[in-house]
Amino acid sequence: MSKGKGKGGSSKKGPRKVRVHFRANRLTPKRDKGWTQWFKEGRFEREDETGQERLNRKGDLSRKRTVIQDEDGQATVAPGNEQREGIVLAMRGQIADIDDGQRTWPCTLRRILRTRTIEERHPLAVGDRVSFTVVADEEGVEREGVIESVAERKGQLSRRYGDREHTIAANVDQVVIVGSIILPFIKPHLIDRYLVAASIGELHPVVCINKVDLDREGLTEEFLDRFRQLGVDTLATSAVSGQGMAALSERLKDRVSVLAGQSGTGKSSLLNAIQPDLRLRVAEVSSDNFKGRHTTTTAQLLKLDMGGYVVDTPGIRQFEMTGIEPGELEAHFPDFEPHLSRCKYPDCAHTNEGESDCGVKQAVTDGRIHFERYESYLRMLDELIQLDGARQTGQSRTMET
Ligand SMILES: Nc1nc2c(ncn2[C@@H]2O[C@H](COP(=O)(O)OP(=O)(O)OP(=O)(O)O)[C@@H](O)[C@H]2O)c(=O)[nH]1
Ligand SMILES: [Mg+2]
Ligand SMILES: [Zn+2]
Repeated sequence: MSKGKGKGGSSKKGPRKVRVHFRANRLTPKRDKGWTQWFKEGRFEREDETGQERLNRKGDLSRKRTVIQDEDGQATVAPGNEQREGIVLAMRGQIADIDDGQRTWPCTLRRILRTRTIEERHPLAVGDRVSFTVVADEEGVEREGVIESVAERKGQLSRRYGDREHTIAANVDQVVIVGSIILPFIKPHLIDRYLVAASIGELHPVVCINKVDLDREGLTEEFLDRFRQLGVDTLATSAVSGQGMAALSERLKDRVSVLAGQSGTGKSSLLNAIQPDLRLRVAEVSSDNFKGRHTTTTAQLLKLDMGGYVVDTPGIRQFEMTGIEPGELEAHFPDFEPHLSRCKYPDCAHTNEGESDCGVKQAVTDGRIHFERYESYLRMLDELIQLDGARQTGQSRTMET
C-alpha cells in the first residue's frame, strides 16, 4: 500500500516541513492524564507526513520541533505550538473532536493526510490516536487544530460500506454485541457477522442479550448457549431491572470497548444505567414494526468513571464484511475447526453437494454445528465471492484501459 511517499511534500508549491529549535521551557513534558498514558507507554509511534521518519515517544525529547510552512516560508502554526497527542472522540463530517487529556479540540486533517486516507480508503475513526497542532485564529485565540499524523491501529471494528472500509471504532480491546430476544427481534445472523468482524479486527467478543425482563419464555439462556459453545463470553442483562449490570460493568472496567448491535437493543440505555451522567439519548422501539429508531446517530468515545472507555455506536441494519478473502472465512468460525480435517478435499469450501465429502456439512447434519451458524457462513461466503468477482472484473477493466 502506498504510504503517500513524496506526494505533495516534495512539490515546490504548498506547505513544507522544517525543523526548528524548541524553546527551553517547551522541553518539560506536560502533565499526563488518562489516555495520553497510551502514548507514553510506547504503544504509539509517530509518523511524519512522508511516512519515513518515526519519533518514538519513549526516547528522549527531540530538541527540535516540526512546523508547517506555507509557500512563503511562513509558519501556519503559532510559534511554540508543538505537536500534541490526542484521541478521536467523535467525527462530525470532516471535523474530528480530539481529546488531549485536558480539553477537546475540533480538528481538521492536514490536506496531504486527507488525500492519503481517501486513497487508502481508511478514513479517520473514533478511537484513532493522532498528533495535531493547535492553530490560532486572526485574534490569536487557539480554538482548533490540524491533524498531522494518525497512529497505526491496534484492534478495530470495521465493516464494508459500498466500496469502502468503514471503521466503526479503532484501538478497542473488545466488542460487546448487544441483542434482544424481542423488541427488536433477535437477528442471529447479524451477531455471527459481528463475531467474524471481531475475529478479523482482533477484538475480544462478548455477546450480550439485553431486555431479559421482556423474555417471558426464557429463550435467552438457550440462545446464549450457542455462543458459549464457541468459547465466546456471554451476558444476559436488563437496563430496566438491573439484572446482569454488575457483570457488564466488570467487563467494561479498565478496558476500551465498543457497544454494537441492532438499533433499539438498548446500547445507550445500558451505558446510562452504568453511568447516569452520560445522559445518552434513548428512544422507544417503534410499535409499528418493532424496530429501533436509530436514536444514536454518531459513534462517540466515552470515558467511564470506574475506569475504561467505551464507544457507543448507532445501531445498523446490515453489516457487510471487509478485510478477508472468501477462502479465509472458515478460519473465523471456531466451531468449524474440529471438523475441517474430515473434509475430503483440502480446498473444500463446505458448500459441495455430498455430505460424506465434507466434515463441516456432516457436523451440521449431526447437530454438532448449529445450522444457523452454517447458514451464516454460507451467506457471508456468497457475499465475499461476489465481491471478489466484482473486484477482479474491475481490475481487468483497469488493465485494459
Ligand atoms: N424493557 C426494557 N427496555 C429497555 C431495556 N434497555 C433499553 N430499553 C428500552 O429500549 C429502547 C431503546 O433503547 P436505546 O438505548 O435507545 O437503544 P440503542 O441500542 O441505543 O438504539 P440505537 O441508538 O438506535 O442504536 C428504549 O425505549 C429503552 O428504554 C431493557 O433492559 N428492558
Ligand atoms: Mg443508542
Ligand atoms: Zn468441507
